[in-house]
Amino acid sequence: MESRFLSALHCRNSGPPPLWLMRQAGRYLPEYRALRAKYSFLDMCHQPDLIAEVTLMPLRRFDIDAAILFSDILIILEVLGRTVRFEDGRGPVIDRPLRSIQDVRELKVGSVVDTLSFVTKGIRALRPQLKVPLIGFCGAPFTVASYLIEGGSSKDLALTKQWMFHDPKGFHELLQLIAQVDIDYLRMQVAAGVDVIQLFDSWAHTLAYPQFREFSLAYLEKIVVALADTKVPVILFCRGSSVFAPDLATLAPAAIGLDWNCSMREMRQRLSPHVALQGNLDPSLLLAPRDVIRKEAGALIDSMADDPGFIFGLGHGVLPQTPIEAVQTLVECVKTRASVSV
Ligand code: 1CP
Repeated sequence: MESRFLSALHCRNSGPPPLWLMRQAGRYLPEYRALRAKYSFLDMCHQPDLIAEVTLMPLRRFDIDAAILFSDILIILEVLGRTVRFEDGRGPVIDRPLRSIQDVRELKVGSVVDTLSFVTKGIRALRPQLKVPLIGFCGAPFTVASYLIEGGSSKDLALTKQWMFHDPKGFHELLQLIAQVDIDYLRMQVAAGVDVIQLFDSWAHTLAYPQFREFSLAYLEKIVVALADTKVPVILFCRGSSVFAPDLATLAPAAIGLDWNCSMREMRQRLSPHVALQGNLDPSLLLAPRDVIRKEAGALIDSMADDPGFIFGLGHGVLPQTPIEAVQTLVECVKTRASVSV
């Protein structure tokens, strides 16, 4: 597949930067909301034809360079025998959260391939319909553990960190278990046909630096190492990557997804030219007037002009209240501004 996105992941893109957005298939799209009026979020994640349909929605509207599989990082909890509900206004709710190492040892861990066969079917349904690479993903062990322990979203991860400090050995046991399920899950996605993998450690920014190395980075490394033989490019994304990027780069991933607290240009000067950099606009920029969006996006493109390993994107997901026109403006800006400089 001729692809700008894959070229940039290998740090050899000579044209305009490729572009895709986290949560590009989400609630800001009216066609997504229309489908959601008929099906629950979980139903949509479980039905292969709906996985394919929602994944394709943003590609029909915008000239973007990658698709990301429609699913969620918490779907994997089904392999651990836990169910998750998504409640409007409250986010995910996990039944019987884990409160001790005893709870971890009592988990009935199932087969990834059998439990999540609907994901394989969704990927297979998508493949023939795609003209751009497909990104598969999973949640990194620390982030998935935090949901299992908190029972849902939490601002401070107090229960998670309490456990981490009181019983680090048990906490490592839980992280190791999730890492193994992640590895099985990602290998299954690769076998089904995804072209690229992104790991989401969305809560890594809550960790102090030594804790990040011990409880997040060490497990990202296990996953990167376990996928090496597949040759599929791996993107490491975490909130906090402005601080953690040099450590993430030591794992030699194909790319690092940067949040918006750093200068992309400066990060490029600090990191190996063999690691692609993805990001890093503030997602709330898409709530700004058009001229502000153009100005900021243009400044980012110019600052990374001619970088063979730059992937244009946001530092986190598209916000649900984002106007469609703002995304359109952003995509046009990347395509037209970049083509002027070629
Ligand atoms: O319709 C709805 O109400 C559901 C909204 C929604 C959507 C569209 C959720 C619930 N998840 C998703 C899709 C999703 N989630 C994708 C699909 C592909 C795409 O990006 O278009 C991906 C990659 C995710 C990953 C995900 N889920 C993350 C990691 C990325 C991030 O945003 O940091 C996390 C933390 C989740 C958990 C999650 N899923 C949904 C919610 C409301 C949450 C909670 C977020 C929180 O705790 O604040």
